[in-house]
Order: sequence, then structure tokens, then C-alpha cells
Amino acid sequence: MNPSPAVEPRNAVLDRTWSDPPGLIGWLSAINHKTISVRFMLTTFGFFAAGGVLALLIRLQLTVPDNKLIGPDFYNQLFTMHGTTMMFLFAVPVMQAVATYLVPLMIGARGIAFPRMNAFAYWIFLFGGLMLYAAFILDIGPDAGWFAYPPLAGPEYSPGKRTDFWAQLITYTELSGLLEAVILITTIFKMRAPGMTLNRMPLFVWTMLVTSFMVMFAMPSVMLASTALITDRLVGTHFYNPAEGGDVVLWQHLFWFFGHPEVYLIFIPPLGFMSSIIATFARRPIYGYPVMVLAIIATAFLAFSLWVHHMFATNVPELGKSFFTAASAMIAIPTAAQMFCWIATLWAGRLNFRTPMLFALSFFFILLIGGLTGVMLASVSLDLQVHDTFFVVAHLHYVLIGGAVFPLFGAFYYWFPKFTGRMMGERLGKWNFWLMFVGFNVAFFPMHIAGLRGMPRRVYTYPAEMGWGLLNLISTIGAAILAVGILLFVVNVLLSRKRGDMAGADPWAAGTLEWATSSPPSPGNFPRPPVVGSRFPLWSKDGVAGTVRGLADDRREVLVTSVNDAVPNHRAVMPESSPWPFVSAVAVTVLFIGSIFTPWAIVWGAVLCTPPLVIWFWPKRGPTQKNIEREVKP
Ligand code: HEM
Ligand SMILES: [Cu+2]
Repeated sequence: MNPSPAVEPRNAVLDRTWSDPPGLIGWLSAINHKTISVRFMLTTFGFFAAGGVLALLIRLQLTVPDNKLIGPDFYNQLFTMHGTTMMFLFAVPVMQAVATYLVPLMIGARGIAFPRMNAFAYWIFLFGGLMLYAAFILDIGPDAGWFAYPPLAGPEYSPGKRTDFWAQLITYTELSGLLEAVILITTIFKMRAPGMTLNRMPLFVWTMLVTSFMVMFAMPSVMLASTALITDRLVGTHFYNPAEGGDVVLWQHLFWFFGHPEVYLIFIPPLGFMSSIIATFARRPIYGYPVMVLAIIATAFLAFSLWVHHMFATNVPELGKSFFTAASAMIAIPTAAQMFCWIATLWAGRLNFRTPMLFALSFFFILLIGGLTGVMLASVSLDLQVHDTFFVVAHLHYVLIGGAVFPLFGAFYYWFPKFTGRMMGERLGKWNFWLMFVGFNVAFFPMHIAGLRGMPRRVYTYPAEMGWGLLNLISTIGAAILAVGILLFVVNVLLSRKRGDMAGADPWAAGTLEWATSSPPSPGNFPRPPVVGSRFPLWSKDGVAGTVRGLADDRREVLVTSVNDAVPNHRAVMPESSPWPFVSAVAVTVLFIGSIFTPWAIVWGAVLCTPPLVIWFWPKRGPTQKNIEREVKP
């Protein structure tokens, strides 16, 4: 094991080449993947906080029976905005945000593929989220639930513009998600350091590869669904109108063909966090690497074959329900396989209980409960019994928070030194963890019982005779403890960013490439990109077999390698910073928001979008790119 990798001295020319320009225009022109990723992470965390505040309002209203604090109309908006925010503005985007920082570093690349598109995707995402919250503040926020079932979400029962804002937000976030998926797949396939064969890729990179492919199949489904909903509402098509030959169950199929895999888009990247953290803190490579990779791929395939388990209460054929029950139960198998590999790794390792490790270990406990209630819900008869009760609310939060939020917080503790050059406070970290862990269980465990006793979800209050009051009081107290825990995280980040212990390149003595460069990394990531000789390059003697020479420092040159074996192919020059992705995103936003109000916005919006897009893509022969062959043999 080689605890302190030899970090190459920084190179001033290279730093200047890859830096974002100064000033306001420069700020809007930034395309460096780390700059964009940090903004992306802060934005998604901002939405997480907003969604959390809405959750606290929901809990406040449910604390006691017959509560009159929040009326039914506002309550509808609360749970719709809460679910929508968490699913579309936090959970998937935050994984992509973290990945756009880490993946290039983990694979030894100087940058990311399509950096301008990456900036564009970020701006689109930001504007979409702000639009949704602007609508909410102006009291035209959506109120038909995060899955917006027609006919409730259709023109007849949801007049006004509320649902249109929701449906348009889907297009923003999914467009951003699709672009990020293309960027990550291209980066992972074509920009890995020489020697990093597919078989040597860190498991987190594998999870992001698989997740990105899932995004490519899942997102178009919901974009199609929501566009059809908009045309139903805006120009009177009849996709979901049975009176005119439409079908409301069509919505459910299209939505859940996206919605179920969505859960795995949230859950698979954390499997990669887990593997990184466990390997480092057990001080040994993850046991059963091929099993892990196959399990991740199998999970992705299975995830697409069980969307109907969200529709057991509709009239899908009985035989179909049996099939989807079986598929739903089967998905526990690859997850269990991974759990066993991690346990084997931990068993053989010497454990180190720092904060990231605590968050990782809590995953086992919480996800086990969430997984068990999931297998219960996969059975049609039990599902019909607890359908639309708080049992489902408890289940989904155990899976989402246990499967994603806890590992994500662990990941922040783990990679914070790489992002900032400083460690996060360990004492505050322990408090942060225990308050979140205890608060979470106190908040959500009683919901299982309330659900089994019949408490329905999405109703703003309940009569005292039902006897659900005590359980709800406990839940609300738990939610408050959880919120304090999350607040401590924010405090810890703010304090540690300025005053944390200096980290150095590899504070955890970890084995993967992101730790082979300074913390925080220089704008160009690696002064000389490494050549990889093993799965944990920093842990084996000839893991870093050399460095790549011959890449220019005075222009944004990257090495392009082959898909399977990462054999060097050619050099490519990445584009310079540019404000046009930002301007284009503004123009596209005008088009989308306009089209909520009039179909004509598609026409004049397109006219508005054309100039910035043309300028963005206008072939330019700047001083650095002039006379460079785009394909030069290294
Ligand atoms: C921070 C602590 C959280 C609390 C206290 C909380 C609380 C709640 C409650 C009480 C409901 C049920 C509302 C009702 O049916 O009347 C709910 C719904 C929901 N929550 Fe959370 N939640 C939290 C975090 C999250 C996270 C992190 C996610 C996703 C990543 C999430 C996703 C959802 C979804 C999808 C719904 C369903 C909304 C709907 O029925 O349309 N929640 N939450
Ligand atoms: Cu599902």
C-alpha cells in the first residue's frame, strides 16, 4: 500500500489553460467540470433544503388530529411540491452533479466530454427549478401529486396553470438529465487513462455508467407522457381522455416505466459510494468485483421489468400481476449479492469508524427494512390492503433516505477533502450522523404502524377517533430531530471549509485515482495524466505505471482512448469557455415558459433560440485551435 501518492507539481500554463475566465461574463461562461459540478451540487442541496422545509410543514400539520393549521388546498401543493422537489430537483440530479466532479478524476482525465453541453444542462436545470418555485410562491404551484395522475391532472379536474408548470418542469429536468447521461457515458467510454480497462474501472464509475444508460431509456418515457399531458391540457388532444378514445392507464404505464427505474437511478450511484467508502475504510479491495459489476447491471435490467407493481390497483391482467410480483421480489437478489460482497470485505478488513463509514453502515440497517417492506408490497394482496396508506410513505422513505441520502452524506464527508482541501469536523460529524439516524427512524418507523392501522396518505388531517394521533406526534418529533441533524451538516460544511484540518492529496490513504492529484485538484486535474496498472492504482506497487506525456499544456487537449481496453487513440481539443450555453438556456427557458400559456410560444421561442445556438456552434478558428489537426497520433 502506498499511502502518499507522488503528486506532480502544478503547472502554471496548464492551470491557466483550463481555468474559467474572471469577471461576471467569465462566471457565466464557466465550463470547467469541477466549477459546474460544485454549482450543481450546491443547487441540488438548496432544493433538498427547500423540499425538507415543505416536509416539515407537512409533518407540522399532521402532528395532531383535526388540525386546522394548513388547509386542504395548500396541503395538496405541499406534498406535490415536496415529492416533486425531492425526486426531480434533488435525488437524481445530485448524483449526476457528484459524478461530473468525480468521474473525470477517477478515470484520470483532464476534463469531461462536451463541457459546454454540461454547462447548458446545469443552467436548464437551475431555471427549471426556479420556475417551479416561482410558480409555487405565486400560488400557481402544482397540486396533483408528484405523479400527476390524469384525469385528476387533466384539463377537467385541474383547471388553471398549476399542472402545466409541473409538466413543463419534467421537460427541463429530464432534458438536463439526458444531456448529463450522454456526457458521462462518453467520458467513461472514451476518456479513461491508458491501462484503465473496463475491468479496472472503480465501482463508482461502473454505477454511473449503468445509471446513465438507464436514464437514456427511462427519461424519454416520462417526457413523452408529460408532453401528451400538456397537449391534452393546452390544445385539447385526447391522449388521456377515455370519452374520446384515450386511456388514463396509459399515463400510469408511461409514468411508471420511468418512475420505477427512477428509484434505481437514485439508488445505484450510492452503491458506488458504498463501495468506495467500504474499500477505503476496510483497507482492502472490494471482495468479488465481477459479482458487483454483474449485480449492478442485473439490477438495471430488472428495474425496467417491474413498473407495474405501482399499478396493482388498476385493471392490468391477473397473470401480468403475478409476473410483476415475481420480478419485484427478484430484484432483492442482486442487492443481497452486493451486501454479501461488502460484508465479506468488512469482515476481512481492519475497520475504521470515521463519519463516512458510519453513514455507510447505516445503509445496511435502513435499506434492509426498506427492502423487506418492498418485498411485502410486491405481493398483490398485501399491496391492495395498504395501497395509498402511510405504510407506503414509510417504505418509500426507508428506501430513498436509507438507500440514497445516508450514503450521499457519507460520500460528502468522504470526498469533501478532495473538493476543498480540508477535512470535515469529525466531532460535529458524529453528532450529525447520530441525530440524523435516530431522527430518521423515530420519524418514519411509526408511519408503518399508522399505515397498517389504515391512515391514508395525501389527506390533510384525520379525526381523533381513529387513534393515529400519538404515532403522528412521535413522527413529527423525529422529523424535527432529523432536521437538526441536517442543519449540523450545513454548519459543519461552513466551518470546515474555512477552518478544517488541511487534507493533503490522499487523507484516507485510499486507492483510486482521484486521490492521486492535489486537493482541490488543479483546473486541469492532472499535470500529467497517469497510466493505470491495476484496479486500485495507489495501493499496488506498479499501479501507476507511468504518466502520459505529449498532451499540450497551452490548449485544452485530452487523450481519447478505446472503449474496452483504454488504448490511446488520438488527442482531441476541448472547446474554450463560452457564454452561449448560458444565453441559449435562457432562450430555451423563454420558449418553455411561454408555451405554458400559448402554443405560439413554440414558434417565436424557436426564433429566439436560433441565434444563440448558431453562435454557440459556429465553427471558430481561435488562436489556440488554428492549424491543429483534430486527430493527431499521440
Ligand atoms: C427530510 C425528511 C423528510 C420528511 C420528514 C418527509 C415527509 C413526508 C411525508 C409526511 C409525506 C407524505 C405526505 C402525505 O401523503 O400526506 C411525504 C411524501 C413523499 N416524500 Fe418525503 N419526507 C422527507 C424526505 C424525502 C426525501 C429525501 C425524498 C426523496 C428522495 C422524499 C420523497 C417523497 C415522495 C416521492 C413523497 C410522495 C408525495 C406524493 O404523494 O405525491 N421525501 N414525505
Ligand atoms: Cu417500483
